[in-house]
Amino acid sequence: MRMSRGWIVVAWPCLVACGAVEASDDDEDSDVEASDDADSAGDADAGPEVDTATDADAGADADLPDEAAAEAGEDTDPDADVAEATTAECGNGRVEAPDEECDDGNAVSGDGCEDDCTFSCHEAADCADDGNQCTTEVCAAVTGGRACGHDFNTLPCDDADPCTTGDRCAAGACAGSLLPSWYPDADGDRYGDPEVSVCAAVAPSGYVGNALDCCDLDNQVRPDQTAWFDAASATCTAATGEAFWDYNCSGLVEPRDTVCGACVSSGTACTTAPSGWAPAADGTCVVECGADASWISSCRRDASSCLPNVMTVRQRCH
Ligand SMILES: [Ca+2]
Ligand SMILES: [Ca+2]
Ligand SMILES: [Ca+2]
Ligand SMILES: [Ca+2]
Repeated sequence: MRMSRGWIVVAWPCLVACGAVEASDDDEDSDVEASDDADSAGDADAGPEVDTATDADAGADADLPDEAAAEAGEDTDPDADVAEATTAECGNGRVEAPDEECDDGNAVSGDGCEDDCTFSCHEAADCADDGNQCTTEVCAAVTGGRACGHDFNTLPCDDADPCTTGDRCAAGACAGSLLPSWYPDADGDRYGDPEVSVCAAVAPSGYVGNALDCCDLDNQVRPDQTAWFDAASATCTAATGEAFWDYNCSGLVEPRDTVCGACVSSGTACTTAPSGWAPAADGTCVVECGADASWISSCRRDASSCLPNVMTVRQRCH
């Protein structure tokens, strides 16, 4: 259409203005020219061609406004398209750029696509710290958008336990290797005080690796003690506040001698069976630790009976 329109613009001035000029400027030749024009006009081919061309042009001209309008209409259409784009509907499940980064078809936020059709996050810095040193915040691609996540990491950490070392994150938790515990050995008997402990890779000076001393104030009081004692410890005190006799840390006060002594007469024989504590009036013969009591060490026969030889012995314990 642009080609025909250009041709028309040239043709109209020629048909009208050129004829008028020739008629007015040259009177003598006007007939000839008129006849020429008439001839030309009389030319069945030329006339209709001109008219046809003119009609066609006129038609084309008539069409011009329509085309212009159509073109204008075409120009209007893109505007209409833009108008459609700017009225994107968030929540319809279709991502309508440029106004929407995403559209997951719901009005739920935090699931990767917010209720305003923007990503729930764009970078890790957008994600709130969950307070766990063993997770790393990430902004990751998810179905329908991008959402914050907390990925487990394997970074060094602090489990707040002074008795662990080499703390490191695993599966979202911080854990370290347990350091050995050490116990003070104040009395130097190689057994430590369970009431006090420290943790360290290597034993501090004066500390041992066991907690078996039941009294760290007396080196005679220790688990491997086999000796018996006729006096309570001068420095240790039992939990009950009583005298301390448990020299072997067994948890019990064990008297060394618990046997009742006796003398047995048989015919003319007088036998010691066995040596032991002389029974008390009530028949008992267990003596308290550190107490002195009669001890039948042997028996003798006099004229009519079998009699004990008695000595005073102090009960020993541990
Ligand atoms: Ca959503
Ligand atoms: Ca000790
Ligand atoms: Ca001790
Ligand atoms: Ca004991």
